[in-house]
Amino acid sequence: MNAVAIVPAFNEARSIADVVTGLHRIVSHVLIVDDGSTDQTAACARAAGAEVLMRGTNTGKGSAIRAGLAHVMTRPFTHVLLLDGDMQHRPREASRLLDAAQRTGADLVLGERAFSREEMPAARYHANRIGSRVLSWFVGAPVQDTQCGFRVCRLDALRDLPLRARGYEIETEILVKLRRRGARLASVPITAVYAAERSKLRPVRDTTRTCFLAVYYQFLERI
Ligand SMILES: Nc1nc2c(ncn2[C@@H]2O[C@H](COP(=O)(O)OP(=O)(O)O)[C@@H](O)[C@H]2O)c(=O)[nH]1
Ligand SMILES: [Mg+2]
Repeated sequence: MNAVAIVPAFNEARSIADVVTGLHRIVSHVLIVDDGSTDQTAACARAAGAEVLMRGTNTGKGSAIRAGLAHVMTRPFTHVLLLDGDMQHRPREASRLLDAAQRTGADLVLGERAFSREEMPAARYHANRIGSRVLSWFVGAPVQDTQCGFRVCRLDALRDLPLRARGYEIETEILVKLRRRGARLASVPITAVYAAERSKLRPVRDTTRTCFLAVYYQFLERI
């Protein structure tokens, strides 16, 4: 197993070095995808030892992840680890996901947050619960947390998969399309930290968008 970590990061200078340092204890290569941050994200990531893929204009989390995937696809990695750059995911928990990928041979290992009404902002809580129920039905597998950005995927499973998401719908797109190709799933509990959240996600707008796109990815798009 040879995993590369890909982290989309937009103005995450405060946290990116901790993410990179934490990941280097677990994987040998970390790729940060920065598309137009106006802070020191790229410099901090490089100083911490990451490779940084810079893109001129800001086009969203999905575009950044797709660019990162294209960038590593020809290298000899077997798995890609995806996580956020704002320390909402704990880098040390990446080993749980990688262990599960190795143990189960799954194509996609999903991080699963414990949805707790106390710890998660209300809009987030409901959007995640409803979204996960509907998507589980779509993909024909009981997935508790379909939106979590902390995951491990077999690189071969992504190789010819056409992805087009620009924003936060990328998690849904990967799940739906991999399942359409018969991917085997596994899941692992992870911690999601919501302290001092500065999310760029707009709950109503982005969740509605993701729902419509899920229908498109599942039923309308030819893949
Ligand atoms: N490169 C890049 N990363 C992004 C963009 N939007 C969000 N991200 C990153 O994606 C991760 C999750 O974003 P965040 O706004 O915290 O979403 P949330 O935690 O799901 O509410 C963070 O590492 C962000 O920096 C973007 O437009 N470009
Ligand atoms: Mg966040």
